[in-house]
Amino acid sequence: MDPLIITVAPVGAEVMKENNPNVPYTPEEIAEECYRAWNEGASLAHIHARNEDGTSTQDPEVYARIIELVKAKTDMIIQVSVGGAVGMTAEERVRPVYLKPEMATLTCGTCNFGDGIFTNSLKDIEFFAKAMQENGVRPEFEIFEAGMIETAKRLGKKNLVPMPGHFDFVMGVQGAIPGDPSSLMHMISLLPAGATWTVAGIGRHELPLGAMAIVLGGHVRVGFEDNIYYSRGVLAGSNAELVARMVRLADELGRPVAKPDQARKILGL
Ligand code: KMH
Ligand code: ZN
Repeated sequence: MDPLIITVAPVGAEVMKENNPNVPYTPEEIAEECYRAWNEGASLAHIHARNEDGTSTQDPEVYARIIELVKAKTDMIIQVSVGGAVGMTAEERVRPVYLKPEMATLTCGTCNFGDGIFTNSLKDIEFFAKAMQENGVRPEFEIFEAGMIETAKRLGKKNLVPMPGHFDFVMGVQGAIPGDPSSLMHMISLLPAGATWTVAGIGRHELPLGAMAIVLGGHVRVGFEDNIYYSRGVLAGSNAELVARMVRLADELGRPVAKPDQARKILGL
């Protein structure tokens, strides 16, 4: 089994300091969370950017500052979000791709997302895929529903993305696939041969799905974007705490944890 790639998602587009005061907003805060997570064993940083007031932004200048700071202190793989926040236009969402990071997210369909709708028309998905292709950016397929895997495969057939590819199953978003073990097994069964996968369990699903990924040969994502709690009712003090727990679990289960360069090899970067 390959070593375990741990992705840290230190802040998404939704969670706020009101939800957990340790949620980072500024580039300095986000980079510090990445650094601490890297120290514990995270090899890939899934990046969203925030304005000073905490609202979500796809401003490439803010992304560039975060990337500069993370690269100054770590050798993590940088993956920018093209999901952005619900309601953003495709033109707004794609902007960080032009910074040519190693990776970017490519959501392969539309789903309900809490009270909102996370819209990803085929036209927009292909627009994002082409932007990634033109800028040498490797997509990670964001899979919120099983049918999105088929769309990713179709993009491969059209030569818009490299196949077999790397998939991230985001499980437990309200309105999309639930975070239960049988749903994870079903999604794995739909993958193209040779694909790699990560699971990002939302909220209380983060820990059990992460444990499944460790034993099944997948990879794991943790962090405040997905989960602000360490345990029921107890807020996590940092993203690093969530990473450290996965490292301990992996250690107990006999799965080595990948350094960033090992992660690059596994992902074919
Ligand atoms: N904020 C969500 C609507 C991604 O980063 O690509 C989408 C998201 C996915 O976070
Ligand atoms: Zn994200």
